[in-house]
Amino acid sequence: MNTLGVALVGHAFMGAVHSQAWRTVGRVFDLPARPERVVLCGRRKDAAASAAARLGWRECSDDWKSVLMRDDVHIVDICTPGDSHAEIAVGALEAGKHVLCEKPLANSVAEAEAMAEAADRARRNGILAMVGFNYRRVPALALARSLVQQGRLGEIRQVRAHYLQDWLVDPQAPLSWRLRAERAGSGALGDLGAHIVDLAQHLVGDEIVAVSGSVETFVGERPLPDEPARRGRVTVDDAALFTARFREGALGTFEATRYATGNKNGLRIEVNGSRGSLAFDFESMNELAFYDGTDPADVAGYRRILATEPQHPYLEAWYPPGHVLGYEHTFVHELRDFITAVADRSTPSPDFAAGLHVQRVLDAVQRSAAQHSRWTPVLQGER
Ligand code: SOE
Repeated sequence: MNTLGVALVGHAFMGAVHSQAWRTVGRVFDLPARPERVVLCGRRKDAAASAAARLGWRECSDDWKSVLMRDDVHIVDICTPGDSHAEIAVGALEAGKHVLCEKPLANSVAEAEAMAEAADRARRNGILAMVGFNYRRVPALALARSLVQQGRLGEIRQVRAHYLQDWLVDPQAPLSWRLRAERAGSGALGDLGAHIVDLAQHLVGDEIVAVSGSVETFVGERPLPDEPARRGRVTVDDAALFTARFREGALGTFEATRYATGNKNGLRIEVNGSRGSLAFDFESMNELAFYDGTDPADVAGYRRILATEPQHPYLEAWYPPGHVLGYEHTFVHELRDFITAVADRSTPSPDFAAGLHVQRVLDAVQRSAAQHSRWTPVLQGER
């Protein structure tokens, strides 16, 4: 079996989650190639060294550029803040490495375009790139997509998607990199909104073409992380709301916020079609609610499907029914699909073109918000 050497760049929250998934994926799924955790990269050698030891990587490095020159590295997994995604991804693709990049793809449309172009060029040489929208790989949501594809919902008319967190409710929470536009691009919009835009488009199999949005920053200054006595300016949105039109005529409402007191990771989505509806809440991520409008009226109602049967997506490899999965399993599924695509030389999904479209939607929301919520096309000329 071929070996795929992996270099991971970044070792904070996402780096730890990805490390766990790289460790697990080959133990659970039958893979066409064997991933090897070759090297973990970070900005500081000492921090990278202790992370590599803790997270199970053979080596560490403080120089991702030199890692791209190595023959034993075939995949570069990018788990850094958004301001370095473009440089690392384009460099890796040009060096002939397959790339998995955390979401959102970039901090701007221009960067995302450069990344999508680099991925296009690399694709011609059999080098592949994928964006890490992990929620696509929640089994209940993969099932939801397949129900839509089978026509069980009929014609899709409305999508309602919320991503609700509350970790900024305290005005004394520090000014982390996620609150600085030069590092994160945007706030709740890019961090959380990107997920629900990708998920909504993926579930209904259609693209958003126009939006009308508002963004707000509720707490304008926060304590600096290393010097809590001083405060710095928050330069991203705390919350973003928008309505959207899909190409085929469906309407969507979206909400992304870090101020929804009491909601920890409330990614909720409901899809309504002419024959039925679906509803999902990540805080009960093993369940999908399905309303089949063709049921007789006296027994019709939302039914709760526990998506843990071996027939459900990804479940064939896991535990007996009812032994529920969690957040980190979605990343294991993501890696299974990515490794399979790399081994088959087939385009992984979502590719960088899909990531670019999400970036354009986010950008259109910001442009709309800057013009008093005016309806704004995602691409010039569309409405
Ligand atoms: C932080 O808000 C965060 O970790 C996001 O960056 C992730 O993408 C999301 O899945 C959970 O919340």
